[in-house]
Order: sequence, then structure tokens, then C-alpha cells
Amino acid sequence: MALRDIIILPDKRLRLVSKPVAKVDASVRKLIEDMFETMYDAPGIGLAAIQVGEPKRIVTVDLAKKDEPREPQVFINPEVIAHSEEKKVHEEGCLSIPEYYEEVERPAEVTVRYLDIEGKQQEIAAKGLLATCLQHEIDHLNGVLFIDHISKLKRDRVVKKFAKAAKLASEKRAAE
Ligand code: GNR
Ligand code: NI
Repeated sequence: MALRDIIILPDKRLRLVSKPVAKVDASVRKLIEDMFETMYDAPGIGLAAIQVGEPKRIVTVDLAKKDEPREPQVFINPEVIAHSEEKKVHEEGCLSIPEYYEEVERPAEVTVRYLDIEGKQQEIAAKGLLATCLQHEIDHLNGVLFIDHISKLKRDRVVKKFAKAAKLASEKRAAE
């Protein structure tokens, strides 16, 4: 297993549309192992492969609480095939936009079709935190971030803050 670096705003790779996985082979399984290690280390409840720089349609999730046994879940080529009319507001955060949290409205329930680690097609009806998390992760696979669902004023503010931080960090590196 290996810990991978998580890419953060304004890294342009976060806007890539990830490619479907054609075959769940050893390299895909290795990437999934690395994603779990990286997600648990962060820690986060979900991770999309592009967040470790791999534009592949792979998502890892674990919603277990800190003091509970791990419940790793993996979703390959996940697609929302149905969603409720009912919406729900949930506070979201993103490992690629560290320490920024904002409320996002999304469908309360979604049905997601995906491949499991064996490459077998599965469907899951998700509600609550799993529904929110899967929609957040599937957005990543399409180059969409949770800040795209908030007001332009708030989005512009956070994008500016991260752009400034990246500029200062690069100036600091250049001065060394
Ligand atoms: O760790 C995470 N927490 C979270 C909280 C509310 C809604 C979505 C998430 S996903 C996030 C990890 C992450 O950035 N996944 O892409
Ligand atoms: Ni995220």
C-alpha cells in the first residue's frame, strides 16, 4: 500500500472528466488500496481517484464512525440512474478544498449502478450521508466540485483564497 498526495484547488486536474475503467485488473486493485490508505489517513469519508491525480472512474467510501469497525465500500464506473424529487441540504467538505465547509442541496435519495471489485454490476439505493457522499464523489468523476453547487459569491471567495495560497507557496519555493 502507498499513501498518495491529494491534489487541492486550484489544481486543474480536478476539472478533468475521468475515464471509465475497462477492466478491474491488478493495477486498478492497487490504486483502490492506495485510495483507501490515503482516505483513512486524511481522514475522509469518500475519495475519487482524480483526487490522487488518477482520472479514472473509481470512488472509495467508508462512513463508519471513528470508534467503529471499518466499512470500506468501492464503486467503479458509478452512475446515478434514479434520484428522488425530494431534496436535502447537507453540510459538505472536500479533501481537495481543505477546511472549507458549506451547505449543499442535492436529491435526498439516489440509485447508483456501479461495478464492484470483482467487476460485477451492482445497484445500491442510497439515502442520508451515503446519498450525499456518492453524489459528491460522482461529481468529482465529472470534474465538478461541491463549490459549484453554492452561490457564485461564496464560490468566487473560496477559489480566490486558494489561488492566493498557491501563489504565495510558489513564490516561497522560488525564493529558497
Ligand atoms: O471527507 C469528506 N466528507 C464529506 C462530508 C460531506 C459531504 C461529502 C464529503 S466527501 C469528503 C471527502 C472528499 O473530498 N471526497 O471527495
Ligand atoms: Ni471531494
